[in-house]
Amino acid sequence: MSYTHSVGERGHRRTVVGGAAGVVALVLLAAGCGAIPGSVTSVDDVSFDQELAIPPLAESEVIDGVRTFSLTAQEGTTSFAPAVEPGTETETWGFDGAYLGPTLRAERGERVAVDVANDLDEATSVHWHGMHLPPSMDGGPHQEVEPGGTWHPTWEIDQPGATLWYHPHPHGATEEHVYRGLAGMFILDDDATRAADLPSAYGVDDLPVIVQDKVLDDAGQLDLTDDGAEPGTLGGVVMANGTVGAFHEVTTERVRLRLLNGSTARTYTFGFPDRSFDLVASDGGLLEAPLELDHVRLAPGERAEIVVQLAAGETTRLASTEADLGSVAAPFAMGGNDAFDVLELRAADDLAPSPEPAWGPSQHAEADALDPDEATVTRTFELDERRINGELMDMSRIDEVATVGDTEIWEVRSTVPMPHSFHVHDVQFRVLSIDGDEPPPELAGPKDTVYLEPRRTYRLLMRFQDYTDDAVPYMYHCHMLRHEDEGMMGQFLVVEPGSEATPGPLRGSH
Ligand SMILES: [Cu+2]
Repeated sequence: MSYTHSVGERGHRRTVVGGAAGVVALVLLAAGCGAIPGSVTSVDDVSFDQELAIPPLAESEVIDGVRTFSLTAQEGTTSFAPAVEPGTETETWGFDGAYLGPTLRAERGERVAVDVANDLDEATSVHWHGMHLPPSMDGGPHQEVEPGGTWHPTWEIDQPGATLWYHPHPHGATEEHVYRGLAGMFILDDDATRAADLPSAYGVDDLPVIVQDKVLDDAGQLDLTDDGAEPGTLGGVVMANGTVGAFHEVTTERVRLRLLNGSTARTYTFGFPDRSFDLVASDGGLLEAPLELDHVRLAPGERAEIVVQLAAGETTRLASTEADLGSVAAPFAMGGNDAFDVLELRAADDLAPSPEPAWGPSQHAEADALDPDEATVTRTFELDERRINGELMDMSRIDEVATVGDTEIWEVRSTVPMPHSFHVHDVQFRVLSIDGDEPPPELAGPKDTVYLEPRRTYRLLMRFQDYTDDAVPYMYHCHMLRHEDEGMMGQFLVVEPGSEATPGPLRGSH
């Protein structure tokens, strides 16, 4: 069997380039597109002969009942061959390693702590994306860690089992820090996910798949030039867990892929050329039941757990096909025409049996349920090019104040024909409707980030269950990280009833 080429397998338009020369060609293409800066009409085609890297499970120690992890942000070098000549080392950043970070894993009801250290030359932070936790533990721009500094957040895991992730969130520099490689998964387990009939052997049939795209310059170094492209840098080098042209040897009838769009700008439409799959979980945990799909769209920051079935001896590839970005002005300039393979799955000649995906309700289901009839507050958020409700991010300004215990509806709308996504810290929300219609079933599960098709109104239902603080805000923002860095973010407090906190200048400082 040959894995040297995948060009034209499914009739997708591809730019056939490979190796460093191809990277150069794409960079030139990206730089030379005149009216449409940053246009990338396809991504590099590579052979799929690199074994998929599996981020190690982070070690932890239970100290006085607290499961304690440690993470150190550091510099290193990484080989992205075959996107570069073998032997070329790319300067990257990672947690406890050169690129990305270990997978943290904890159980609902556990108390966790993370000893974060910053060995970089500049301040960074570690945000626990999707986590329900106090705002002072959230790792946003108010909890930056200075070079040589440490930070020790601790909180109780109190939410459904889910595929969350962690990444830096320093003010104005999030795009660069994530792009250089600072990101990792944080898997939560609970009674429902533990008892579920789902592939669950980490790294065997339960795979973290962090998908990212990069531009590598002619020296093989990460290029993050701001050439004015929207929604940010789209790279011609696509990687899974830092592996370009990755394959995984499948030994079971089904595999579970925990897909994370860890890109800074690119929206993917994941699927397989020759089969459907079951979507089993969205950002914040399990759906009500498996949902058979051909494709799932993921904007930066979104996750999807999917289960795919293989027959003995066969090979298929997780691919991203032309992403439906909604009514954006120039989809081709925003990656909407790009189609490429991401991960090859090679099934062994003998496969161990896997059950059909199924699960029962969580013992927490009733307490976790959100009821739109309980919503007492509606807020509206209008996004234009970089502003939310006409404002750019100001760390000393509180934009919204929510009262603990309240269920709220946030009506979010992008008013411009460019891609945005919307992420809310602290909560998992439900998409109630899009322009008044029921959302598609893949958006029916718990979400913390949602792609905003232009000029459509997304009604999001959420509840601020606990963790009040009059001085330390949570964030809401576009998760296209250049947009976020350029100010597309706001701050909200969750306060006790009767608190005197109001929108406006932030009192106190942290
Ligand atoms: Cu945006």
